[in-house]
Amino acid sequence: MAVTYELIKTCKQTGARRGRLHTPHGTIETPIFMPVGTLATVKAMSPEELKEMDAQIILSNTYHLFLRPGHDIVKKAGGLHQFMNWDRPILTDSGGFQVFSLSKLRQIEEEGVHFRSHLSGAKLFLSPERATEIQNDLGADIIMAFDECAPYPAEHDYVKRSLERTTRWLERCIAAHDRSEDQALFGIVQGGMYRDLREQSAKEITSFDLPGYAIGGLSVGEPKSIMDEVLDYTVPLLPAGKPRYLMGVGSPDALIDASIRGIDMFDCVLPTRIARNGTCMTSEGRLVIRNAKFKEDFTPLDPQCDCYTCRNYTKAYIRHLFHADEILGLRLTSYHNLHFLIRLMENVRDAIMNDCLLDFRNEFFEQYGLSEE
Ligand code: PRF
Ligand code: ZN
Repeated sequence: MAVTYELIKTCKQTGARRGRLHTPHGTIETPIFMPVGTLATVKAMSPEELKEMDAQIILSNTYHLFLRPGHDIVKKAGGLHQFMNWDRPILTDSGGFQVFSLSKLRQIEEEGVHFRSHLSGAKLFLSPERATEIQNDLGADIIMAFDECAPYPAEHDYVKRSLERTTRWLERCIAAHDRSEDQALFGIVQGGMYRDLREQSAKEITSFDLPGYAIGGLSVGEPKSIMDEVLDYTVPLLPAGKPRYLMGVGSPDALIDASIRGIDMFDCVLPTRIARNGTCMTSEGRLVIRNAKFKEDFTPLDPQCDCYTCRNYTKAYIRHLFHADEILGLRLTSYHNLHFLIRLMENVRDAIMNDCLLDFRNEFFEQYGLSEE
């Protein structure tokens, strides 16, 4: 099998899992945060910088690479790893979610999704077979099933039909998957915010023996308390011997709370997206670097951070770069935010080993300025 999961330890205080994911491009320590490189680049970061901050795996997107430059080009380059000069593990999302969030005039049918490119307006089509073939060409270590992520809120009836189609689509992805020797296909559990539907989807999706399972359809606008609740009853339905991936989640509090509930993998554009508009994650909460109060602040973004940015630059300087529209500014904040989440997950892993993740959570929340629910 292309990817195997090794459970190393369960935190006695929380039940969180410390594990290892073995892939063709190396081993990943879990729980892990995966930086997002939508267009075969983690925006503003070089692969060398990503390695320096210890990023172990990155995520890229079928939808975007299909539109530009085209998966045929990436295949000709020798696959995504070669094309972008990244020799560590890569996961590609299937395009299911991106079609729904980005494209115009989409039409969902049993066969697949017709949509118009958000770039050119061209009429395009993605299906379980197409999404799988494209991901076979891209050559990531982990590829995702083509699913439908229902919006929030949505009616029970709609979500039920949508999750049942996602199961039928998974069966077609498995049949189309042509590289199971070196690519692991993960299934995606849907079901919205309905307990009976999450149970139905988890049962259907895990009836296929796959190397890993994801939970989709969360972090789509629902309150965090609902996400916690859905995870509380959905995660225990997934097999303990396989990795569990919560898609599109990346706020520090959600990373900690979902790790506590037994999630092993996360991805999100949040750290890089907010970095580019000058918002930084720090041990004391979010910081908006353009703020006038930093004009003469010659201390680092986060006194507790030892990243390249914090070791070498001050808030006053980075604020100046943002006001002057200098590219280095958003590179420095992107580096810092990614380093912050990668380090956060390192601390989560250490806390699991020491059976004290709940203590760690409470200390972190207090410092970060998050109220207890
Ligand atoms: N499905 C897929 N990708 C995703 C999601 C999903 O439900 C989400 C939901 N937060 C993010 N990315 N395929
Ligand atoms: Zn830093």
